[in-house]
Amino acid sequence: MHRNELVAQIKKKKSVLCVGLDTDARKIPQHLQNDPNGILLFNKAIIDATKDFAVAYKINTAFYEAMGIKGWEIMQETLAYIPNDIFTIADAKRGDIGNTATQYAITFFETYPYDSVTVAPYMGADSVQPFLAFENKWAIVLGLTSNPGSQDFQMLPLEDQSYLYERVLKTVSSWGTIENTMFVIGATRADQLQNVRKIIPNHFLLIPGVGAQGGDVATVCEHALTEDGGILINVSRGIIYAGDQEDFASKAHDAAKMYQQEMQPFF
Ligand code: NUP
Repeated sequence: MHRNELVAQIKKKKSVLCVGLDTDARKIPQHLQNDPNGILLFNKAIIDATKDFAVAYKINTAFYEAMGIKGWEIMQETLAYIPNDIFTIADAKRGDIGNTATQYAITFFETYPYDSVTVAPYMGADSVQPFLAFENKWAIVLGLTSNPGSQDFQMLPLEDQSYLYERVLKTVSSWGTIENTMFVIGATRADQLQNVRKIIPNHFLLIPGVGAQGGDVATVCEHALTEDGGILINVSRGIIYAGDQEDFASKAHDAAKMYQQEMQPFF
């Protein structure tokens, strides 16, 4: 998807909501656990219930890979069900030597036609650049993640007193453009968001960590929103498991609407 199409969706819906389809077979409502197509039916119902508020869907591949071949099929059918004008993210956190990275890019841009894939930058330029060689496809590179372990390496001070994650933002942003590179910044690291915007004022940020991990929509919007929107705020468990009964889809609808309403005043 071209950047302009994503920005148009954001402006039309007055939303930067990304719904995370982290579907766990043991967490879906009981009546669907007894159905062999339960996970796909669950995902389709969530998409139908949230698509008026969502500008992106993020499929965390771990939840599907864990099921083996069946999981990959469910993932493919889920991806195909997402409306074409909504941005799609394979949250797969890939990265490897160049020729292998190219295979990962083919997997998530062609075999499974996602708009974007999350990429770990630890192996450097030749591991990220293959993801930047596909027109209208995006690498979403881990910057400052939402988990406690982000302290271990990402917040290490370098010789010039900047943090390692800041160097990652500076360096990786020079490999691509604002039309093919985004960065993951955790909502739980809102204290760093203004700083992030000083380094990369115009890049899109994927911001997970709202809801179950404790991050807050208003704080994130205040510090990171740009003229173009410029952020995608992901909520997974806070939407897809808002209800655990037969009315789970209407509960997900209400949760997605609530998040969109928190975003609306910033437009
Ligand atoms: O820094 C990150 N934090 C994070 O939670 C980078 C991510 N990709 N994620 C993912 O976002 C995580 O793997 C999960 O798919 C989603 C957050 O889910 P939830 O806390 O909203 O349920």
